Amino acid sequence: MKSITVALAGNPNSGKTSVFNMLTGARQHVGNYPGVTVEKKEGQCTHRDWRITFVDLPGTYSLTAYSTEELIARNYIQEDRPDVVVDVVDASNLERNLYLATQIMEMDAPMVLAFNMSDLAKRRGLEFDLDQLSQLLQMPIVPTVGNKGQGRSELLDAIVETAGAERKERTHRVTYGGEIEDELLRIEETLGKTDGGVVARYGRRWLAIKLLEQDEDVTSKIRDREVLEAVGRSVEHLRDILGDEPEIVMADRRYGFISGACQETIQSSVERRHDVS
Ligand code: GDP
Ligand code: K
Ligand code: MG
Repeated sequence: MKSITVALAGNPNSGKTSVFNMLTGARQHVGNYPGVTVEKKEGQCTHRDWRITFVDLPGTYSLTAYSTEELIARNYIQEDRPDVVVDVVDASNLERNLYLATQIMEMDAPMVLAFNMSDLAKRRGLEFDLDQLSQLLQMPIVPTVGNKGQGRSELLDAIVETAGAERKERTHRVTYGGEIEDELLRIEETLGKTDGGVVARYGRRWLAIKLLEQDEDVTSKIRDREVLEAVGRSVEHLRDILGDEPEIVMADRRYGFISGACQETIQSSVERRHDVS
């Protein structure tokens, strides 16, 4: 038996608890995350020769440092390094739900997308090219109907396959445009010189992104003055040329990436009727 830990992430009401229950059945344990009263639910199952422990992360729309739930979810992914993160999305509301996915992608976590509420999406006349979406997001996508137990074994197959696969570097990711990418590189270079432990734990690019977003939690982890000064200069420079906070522009670019992916891979039967007429 090989043992792995899998975290379930997702927007509130995406059906995360239903998928968790579908995967773990009655084998659940409820506790709290250390130091806070946010509930931590764990459950187990076995699949083929794998023993899988599932951790139900708090439901969040994003992974900023602005709320306890978001901090818990992202710290768990970054610090406990689960073998796989399953992002449960509401397929009938895909564009909004993928915002969280782009942020988990940025943490370089091995991911599987549980394409939940796929029944609802179908009823609404949405059709997806899941092969192409899977290529664009570089992760397996498994349609599920959490409250009916549909897609369970396919999801478990994708999880153990992902856990067993060799890690490859991500080639598709959100790019923030020349001006921001230049500053990210600059910050990454200053990070290269110091703060060794922090860089090893969180990853250079993710740290640079969060520093440019002026994320308080990440900023507080950086002790090196030189890095913080470089970040300050970059933020000011970007404010000047973009006319807005880098954080806002970066969120826009993530939505741009998602919107592009959705345009290429979603068709509604309503639209198609227009196309032929
Ligand atoms: P959570 O907030 O993400 O944990 O979502 P829940 O698991 O509590 O589900 C929210 C609601 O959606 C509940 O009423 C579920 O029964 C329902 N639900 C969950 N998964 C599906 C699904 O795949 N299809 C449909 N139609 N409803 C679902
Ligand atoms: K709920
Ligand atoms: Mg829930």
